[in-house]
Amino acid sequence: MTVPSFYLTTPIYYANARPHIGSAYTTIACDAIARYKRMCGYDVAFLTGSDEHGEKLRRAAEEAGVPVERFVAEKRELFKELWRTLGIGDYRFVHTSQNLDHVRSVQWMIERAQEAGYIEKKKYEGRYCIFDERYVAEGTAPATCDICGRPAELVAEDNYFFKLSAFQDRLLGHYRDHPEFVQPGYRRNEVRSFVEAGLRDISISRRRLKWGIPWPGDPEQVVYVWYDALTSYLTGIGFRGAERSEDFKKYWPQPAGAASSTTNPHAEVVHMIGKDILRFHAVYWPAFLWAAGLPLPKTIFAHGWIYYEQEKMSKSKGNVVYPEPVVAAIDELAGAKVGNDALRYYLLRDVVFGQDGNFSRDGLLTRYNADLANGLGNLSSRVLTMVSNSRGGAVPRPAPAEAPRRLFELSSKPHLIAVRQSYERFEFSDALTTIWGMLELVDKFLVEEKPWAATEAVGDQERLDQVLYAATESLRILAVLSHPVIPDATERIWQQLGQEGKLADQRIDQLEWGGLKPGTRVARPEPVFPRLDKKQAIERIENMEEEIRPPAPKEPVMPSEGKQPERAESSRLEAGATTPARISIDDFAKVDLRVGEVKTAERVAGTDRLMKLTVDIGSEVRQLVAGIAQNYTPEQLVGRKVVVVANLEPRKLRGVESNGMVVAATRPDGGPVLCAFTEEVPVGSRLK
Ligand code: ME8
Repeated sequence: MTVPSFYLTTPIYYANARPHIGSAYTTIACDAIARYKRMCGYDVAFLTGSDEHGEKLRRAAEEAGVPVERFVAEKRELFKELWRTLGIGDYRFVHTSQNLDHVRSVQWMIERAQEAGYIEKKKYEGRYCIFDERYVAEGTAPATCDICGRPAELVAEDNYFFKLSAFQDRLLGHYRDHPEFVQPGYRRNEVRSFVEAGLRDISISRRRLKWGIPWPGDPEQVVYVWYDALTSYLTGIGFRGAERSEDFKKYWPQPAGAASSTTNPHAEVVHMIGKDILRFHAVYWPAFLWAAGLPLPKTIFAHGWIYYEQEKMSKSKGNVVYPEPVVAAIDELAGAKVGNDALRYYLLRDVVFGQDGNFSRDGLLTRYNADLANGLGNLSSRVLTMVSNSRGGAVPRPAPAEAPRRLFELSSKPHLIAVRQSYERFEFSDALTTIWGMLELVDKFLVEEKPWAATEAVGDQERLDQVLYAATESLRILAVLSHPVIPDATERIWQQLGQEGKLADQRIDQLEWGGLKPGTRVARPEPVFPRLDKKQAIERIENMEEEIRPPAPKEPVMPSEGKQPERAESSRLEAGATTPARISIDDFAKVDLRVGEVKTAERVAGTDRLMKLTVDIGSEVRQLVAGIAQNYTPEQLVGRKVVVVANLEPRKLRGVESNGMVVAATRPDGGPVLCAFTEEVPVGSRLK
């Protein structure tokens, strides 16, 4: 019997910056799905990767003063490192630059589409958004990108065009006949309306750009970055154009008539993406595949957007959340590896998958304490303690009777089916709500049965056997069901339950009441999820966030002020980078540098680095925030003369407004040294 295959992809992420909670969200969700599918007996290929071509990346590398090849290779490693931190299991990684296999895939796709008459060369005159790597349709919003709102650049060049319009009817027919193709349903409606409004042919090459895949037979042009990126879904499982690996034949549906011993007629392919890139996946990608004569994936699933404290995360606002400090701080305070489970559980439980959601440290810690520490962790230690204390650590053999039957009914078929159905539909929040509902029933059952009050009487002891068996078996079932979402802790519960092998190898689809063998020896319980002090944990996360924020840039300015993470991060890569370009005296005159005197100084709560200052700059007293708290005490600062950039745009750091910037030099270790005067100088004097 052939094992059914399941191929799941995340988007391949732009290798232009450190990955944040948004990239982590898609990858975590996919990891949970991959684990679930493996537990259902599927042969799963799980692909993630990095998107490394395009003008946006080339410019980012240039700004960082690093060769683009090195720039993307370094970013690529940051993604892999994060996947290690998040315990992302058994995945394949595809990268698009410096990858000859991928060049072959992309060029083959282009050549097939050309042969089939779907590509023509013509003049393109219009606007291009380098941020979203897309041509902006005239007429909609002439000078700005209708996705990101940024100004689009005017380009005029001979380009290769893809006849997207030729696929309009076929796309609409596909959405109609295959409702599973775009999910959730409300996203399908959006896509359908977009296609119904009419499709324009799209330019799929760029002239003169070097950082991309050369157009086959026309070295003056490179392939449009989205054509390149989407094709990585094929490269990632061994597609090489004409030459195809057995893996490709197994995981991708094959054209009718393609005979191979490994061809799997039921190959199921799911592309998981954020809603921002739905159009590329649900409109362009099927057309590119059809043009090359290849079958389509089964489903494009677009999930929603994660906001931070109800705000859109953006590098310019400085409110981008990174997963590493969250995981590290929780691990540290709990003294156990639980941060990863905490983050995964919180994101998949609190956010209804498909819809937009919110990330807050407070919400995360509330969930952790309520559902993981007081919920699953507490149940697990209660049950194992009772088995250890009352039955010497051996799971009792229950006589058939009423007590476990009640629990059996509660934690059996309908619940198990409901959980599996939710996972099948990627409704993680529903799956977890059902599982935690079962957990509450077990808690309630124990409260009602009061096994701790059992006497030595034979009847009581028999009943105790039944209750302990039922509770331990329920714990086993809960561990299996929640494993795809919280893999680390459930694996520990599995070991504590004295079960053989790895929990990951269990079949969730064959899970039934009664699988726990009487006589199994359980371990003495160790806390799975130690309770955390919420305030302390939030502070620790914030401190660690400060630590991973990139160190001081080379310019003589304060490390944290006015620096957006992306800029600061770039400068970290700039080891030995070039000095900034020369500017005219007029440029310099635009900077309003003034002598100020520090009136008050206090640390910003919850951070190691930030100091809030009020500074008299002659014309007024300003509030500033400076990243100097590790090097100066408030006492050293008050009364001191400093140099202030007085005409910087105000911005908030940790919610505290900073209206200007204090100037400092940066020592080799990254520490700041405040600029000072050796002679008397009046407050408010201008520097020039
Ligand atoms: O678009 N909330 O790469 P990208 C939820 N290279 N998900 C988020 C998110 C947020 N705040 N921010 C990012 C690209 N994501 C292309 C893809 S695929 C052939 C090429 C997730 O680095 C979400 O999955 O901008 C989104 O689609 C993806 O990151 C975009 O990643």
